[in-house]
Amino acid sequence: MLESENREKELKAAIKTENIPHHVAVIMDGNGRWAAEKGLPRYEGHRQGVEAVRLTVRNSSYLGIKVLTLFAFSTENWKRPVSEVNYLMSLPGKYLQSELPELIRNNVRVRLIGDSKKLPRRVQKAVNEGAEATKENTGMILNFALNYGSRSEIIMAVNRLVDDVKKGRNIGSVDEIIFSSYLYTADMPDPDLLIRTSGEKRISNFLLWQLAYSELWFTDVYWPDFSRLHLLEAIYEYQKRKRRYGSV
Ligand code: V0D
Repeated sequence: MLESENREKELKAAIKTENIPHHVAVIMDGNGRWAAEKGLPRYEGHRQGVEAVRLTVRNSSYLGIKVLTLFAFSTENWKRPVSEVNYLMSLPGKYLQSELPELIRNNVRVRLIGDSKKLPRRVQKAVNEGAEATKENTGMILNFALNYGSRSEIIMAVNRLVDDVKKGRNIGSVDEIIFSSYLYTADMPDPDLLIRTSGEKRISNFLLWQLAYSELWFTDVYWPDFSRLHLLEAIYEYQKRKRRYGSV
């Protein structure tokens, strides 16, 4: 038996089903490096990255994670070569085309966080259709962060709040609960666990407000190689840390 298969069995036995993180957020990093190491073009890394998304969505929903938030495209990613941006923009439509039946079967609800107005119209249309087709689903919420940046989210929230105050809708003082309700993640719990692949140990303008109390888990594995084994490792580590805090 492979060592990794053995480890997977160990992890499955060790993980407590009653303490699965409710909300897992993922910075899916390392597609380009994965491709470069194999002498392949970058888009091959992204294509393989979509396969890892498919698996991670399936595994997360199966494990009982309630909210999965995937950082698919940051506001900084527009600086990449036009050909790469164009390829990336073809992925939401392709993904939804092939995965929507399974998402519906698994009761998954697709949502978008980020400034979608600046995405190409066909991408907006594809994602809105995916959200619409799954809006009555009551299982896992699958958030795709597209054209997302956390500081700009916070500024958007402030501006919407100011607007409401001007219109006389919010006259009392603002607290954390009220402020959160202006963010993209308004009706969702904060992430319990952040996973970042590919060795970088930064937050990179992702969910700055929402990650205030989250456990952070980093792996050197490139996103295209991220599998059930790594998801289980992250959850196992999360539960170990929670138990330690609980015992003091
Ligand atoms: C490439 C690794 C799924 C990160 C994962 C537009 C970079 C694969 C989606 C997707 C991307 C987005 C919205 C949606 C359905 C699927 C996706 C982008 C990049 C950027 F509703 N994978 N994926 N979107 N990559």
